[in-house]
Amino acid sequence: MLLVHRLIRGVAAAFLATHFGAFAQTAVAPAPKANVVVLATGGTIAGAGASAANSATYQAAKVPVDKLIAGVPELADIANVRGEQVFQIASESFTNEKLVTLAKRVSALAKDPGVDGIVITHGTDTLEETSFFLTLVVHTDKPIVVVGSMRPGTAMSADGTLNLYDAVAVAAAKDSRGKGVLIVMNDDILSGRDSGKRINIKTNAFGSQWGALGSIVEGKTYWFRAPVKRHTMASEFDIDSITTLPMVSIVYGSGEMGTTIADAAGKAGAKAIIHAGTGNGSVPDYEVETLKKLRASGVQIIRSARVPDGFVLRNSEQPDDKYDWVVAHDLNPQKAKILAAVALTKTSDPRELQRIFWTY
Ligand code: DAS
Repeated sequence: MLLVHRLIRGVAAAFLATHFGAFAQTAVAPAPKANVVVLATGGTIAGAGASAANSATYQAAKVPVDKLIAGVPELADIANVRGEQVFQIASESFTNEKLVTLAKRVSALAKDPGVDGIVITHGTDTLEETSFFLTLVVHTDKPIVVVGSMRPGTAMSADGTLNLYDAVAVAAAKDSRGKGVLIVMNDDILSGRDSGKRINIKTNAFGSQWGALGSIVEGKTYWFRAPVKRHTMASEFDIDSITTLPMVSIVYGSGEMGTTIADAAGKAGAKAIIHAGTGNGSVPDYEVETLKKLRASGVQIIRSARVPDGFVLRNSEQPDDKYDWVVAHDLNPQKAKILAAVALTKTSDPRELQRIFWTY
């Protein structure tokens, strides 16, 4: 019996030494770090205030990209990061021309096999327009992450450094691929399509009525939902075939809104007017006549709503079929303006425009 026991122990020891011994000798090499490019455009994340108490009074677009990256040395632990200064502006000053320039640079970098992910540091004011534009026109499944901050780096409890760290972590994560352009703010991973700035002075400023896609915590992504609208690789629009964007104007609905703004937009050459209507995209009776005339002159009329959540129903408040108008679905006026401008680079058929608003 003792002999059998010794025999079994001997065989077991030999087996363990063979397998675990081999395992111990070949330590697993760490996975290579992702190559992430940070494209800086300005904003509060590059802002500076006079004192640490200035969390809301400061100058945006002051700190250059290399200083932003140097300000978060922990980035080197999670990715190989390099920066490019594309613009240095407050984002309320973004123009269509700047949008196209930025998107072309993003597209070129996305084609580079040496680039695994792209982060865009951006002012928060129009961050939502840029992120939607990029998700419509950049053909890549590589992570593209737009990030900003609500406080300058000089302020107490500044949010920019962690937001930048989180954005690079999301851009470096393989499971961020194929989800469209993302917004990372305040530990949330948001869809670039339907997320935006909902509060104008707090660090939890960004959100979507449809919720976040996930969270980023200590450099790790946690996903809970995925986009269902077409984007990036599945988009019929491509920045490589866009050089300029047509003029689209937003007319803000209110009581006693008058018709001068819509008329002026038409005279100024707007190819589409986004009517940011009250309620479910309502239009005052006196405005209907003005918009019908503008439609007859070739201007597209797109009904959005000034109400932040919900979505505009076709043929509800207005007979859109009869007037040959389009509804913006769940897109707020500023997002509808971006989609209208992109769509008009391809078609001016209202039925096609409506399909596009249902699809993206
Ligand atoms: N003016 C704002 C902008 O650049 C500052 C900011 O919030 O980023 O969008």
